[in-house]
Amino acid sequence: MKRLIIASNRLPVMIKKQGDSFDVIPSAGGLATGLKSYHKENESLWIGWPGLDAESESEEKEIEKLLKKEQCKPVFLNPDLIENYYDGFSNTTLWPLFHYFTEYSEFNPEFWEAYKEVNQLFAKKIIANAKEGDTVWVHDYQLLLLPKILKEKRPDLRIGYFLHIPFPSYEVFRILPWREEIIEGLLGADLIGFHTYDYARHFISSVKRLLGYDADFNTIRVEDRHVYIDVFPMGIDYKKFQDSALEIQSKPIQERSKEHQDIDRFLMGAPNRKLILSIDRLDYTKGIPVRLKAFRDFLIKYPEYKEQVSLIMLTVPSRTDVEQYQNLRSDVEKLVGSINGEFGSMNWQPVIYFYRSLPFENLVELYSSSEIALLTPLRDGMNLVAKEFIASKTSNKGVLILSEMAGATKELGEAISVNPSNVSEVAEAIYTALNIPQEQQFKDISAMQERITRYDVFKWASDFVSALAKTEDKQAEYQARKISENRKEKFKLAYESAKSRVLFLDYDGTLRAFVNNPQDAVPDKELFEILDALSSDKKTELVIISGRDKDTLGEWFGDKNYTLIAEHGAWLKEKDGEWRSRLSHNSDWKDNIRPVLESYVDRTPGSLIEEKTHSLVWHYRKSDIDLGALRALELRTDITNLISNQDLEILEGSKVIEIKVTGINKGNAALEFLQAKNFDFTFGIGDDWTDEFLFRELPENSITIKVGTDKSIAKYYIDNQKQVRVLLKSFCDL
Ligand code: GDG
Repeated sequence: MKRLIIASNRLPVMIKKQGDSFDVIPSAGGLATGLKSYHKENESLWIGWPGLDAESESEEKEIEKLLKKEQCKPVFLNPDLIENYYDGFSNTTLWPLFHYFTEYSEFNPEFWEAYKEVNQLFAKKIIANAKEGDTVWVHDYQLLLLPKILKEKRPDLRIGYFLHIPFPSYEVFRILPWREEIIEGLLGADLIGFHTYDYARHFISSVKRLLGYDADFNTIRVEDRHVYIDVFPMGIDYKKFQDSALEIQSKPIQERSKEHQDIDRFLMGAPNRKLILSIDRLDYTKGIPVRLKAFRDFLIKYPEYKEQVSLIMLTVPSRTDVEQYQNLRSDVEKLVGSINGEFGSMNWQPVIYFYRSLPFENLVELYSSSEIALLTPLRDGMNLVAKEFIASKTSNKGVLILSEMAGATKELGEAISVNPSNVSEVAEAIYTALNIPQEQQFKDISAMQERITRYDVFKWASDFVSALAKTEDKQAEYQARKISENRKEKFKLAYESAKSRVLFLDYDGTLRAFVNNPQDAVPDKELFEILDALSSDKKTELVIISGRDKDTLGEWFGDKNYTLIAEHGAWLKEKDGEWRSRLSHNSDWKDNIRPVLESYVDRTPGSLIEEKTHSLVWHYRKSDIDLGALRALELRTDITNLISNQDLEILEGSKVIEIKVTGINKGNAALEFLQAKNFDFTFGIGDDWTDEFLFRELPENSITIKVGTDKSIAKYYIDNQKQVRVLLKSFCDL
């Protein structure tokens, strides 16, 4: 049976050494808390760092044994690796950059080397444990390179990846010196998931701009595969929070925990006292100092709330070795001290501050006793605390103030949404929250509860896993038509046994890779060797069939033993013959169209016009990818209106729009060439949609091959232009 392997930096449990023995304790943090319930209920295997390095082989064995009971396998990382891969590249390079704190991001090659090494170590461990066809689900920014390593070494594995933090806009991501490697690493996955559509959009934009791959909606077409991108907003174990909140509230006061009794006493100290709750890891992305400043602003503007409202702030220690975190802690504590000093009294502490982690029950006590949650991260992938607060509001009383920079804001539309950097807006939001009528609170909380119950962590995980499984079906059709080694052999045998053969070969993107300037794509030595070897066989007719103008094709191949078809079939030159037009010459129409194209060149930097005998072409390969696509759409509409009564048509190729005289295409040109000739091996290959005409017209028994992964009526697919050369070489034993 196929099994799920989860891979993340941390395991859902950590191993701690106590004297000579080891303790297994649950890990904190969003990912571990969220996914471990799913992990327990499904027979998955979790691979990750156990939180310490074993000092001997026997310790390793002991730790492995303990982890086995938790369905976990350890990847041991020595302190040096942890320093450079985890504290370094993960938390000092990627974390700040992906949260838009570019000035905190350090680019240290030593960090990068360690990061690559650890991703390899994870791959090794997974490969050692994965059976044929298993599914691997990789998590978070510590393992961005892992999908590609796995895909290369084990193409049988179905690989999913989920990013728990934001994916930044291209303008920020492009700063990273290793940006291409990171994107390529991720594209090894079959499915890549994000919390929000914005993160997915940013990722797709970076892929297009950095690697030039095309994307249709949520599908990225890499050379030999499709990679699917989708949005899966992570949920929480809703029932666990709700049940626990119900249980806590049903307890008589004297049976409650000491912490809970303290809270109760505080609330009972005055009739309308209310608690505002704030919980986060102590991290600069969470906006804790601005939140404190906003609370101070609120107390200044609304002094009537003195003694009535306290902010209970739980900051959980995090990355304590890093300087920025130490500075942040001291800033936060100074602020807390100054607010308490300025406004506090004998009976009232405005900010009740904890710097520690609390057991789960205490956490739920805080959720259920606080009327308002004030969560104002400057950036946050999701923010599970917001959902946990809502789930714990069993009486449906409560108000959530949530930063518009948290992923959770997309699902929690009834919350009071704030710009976390706007101190006075946050202060006003606190006032508004304190004054929302109960009926409104009830309505808002119920609506949010309904949404987060439906999409809880189990639904989130099973949705992701089933979407991942579906990528297999989607890719199956393409895979079935992809040329295998076995099929290549069959083509070769058919080629060898044929008495007369014809090969129709498209040029750009098929025989030669695309370059920014079309005139630079001159044929290279290797290509001539292949084409000459093929055409030197008397039994073979070689036809270059291209959209290129006849002068360029003539210049490159005019003295060769090949037939040339130029301008998508407008011109034909048999070997040793002269160019012959397949259309009458009338170029008057160009005078109307050219100025339109020129206006597009002016407004689209990098684009250019090419003029052919029977067509005008607008190229935008060198332009900004999105602007080019937008202008292409506009141009199409403009030209469609202009040519409505003329015998002209629009052809859209790969980053080109061509306006040409109707009635000619590669298909009818090939048919004309085939007339009165008899071939028992007919072969056609091409990469863009103008080649579809050729595939359609070639006789039934022809071999037709599409280069790339776009939809096609060709019988077969081949990965890329390099593979085309390998195939053609096999025909002529080069
Ligand atoms: C990353 C992304 C994304 C907190 N304090 C205590 C405690 N917690 C638990 C909470 C919650 C989790 O930790 C924190 O989750 P967040 O989502 O708020 O934040 P990150 O740790 O930064 O997580 C984040 C998440 O991944 C999931 O994709 O939402 O954006 O940064 O579950 O309850 N738990 C206990 N005691 C505490 O003191 N027991």
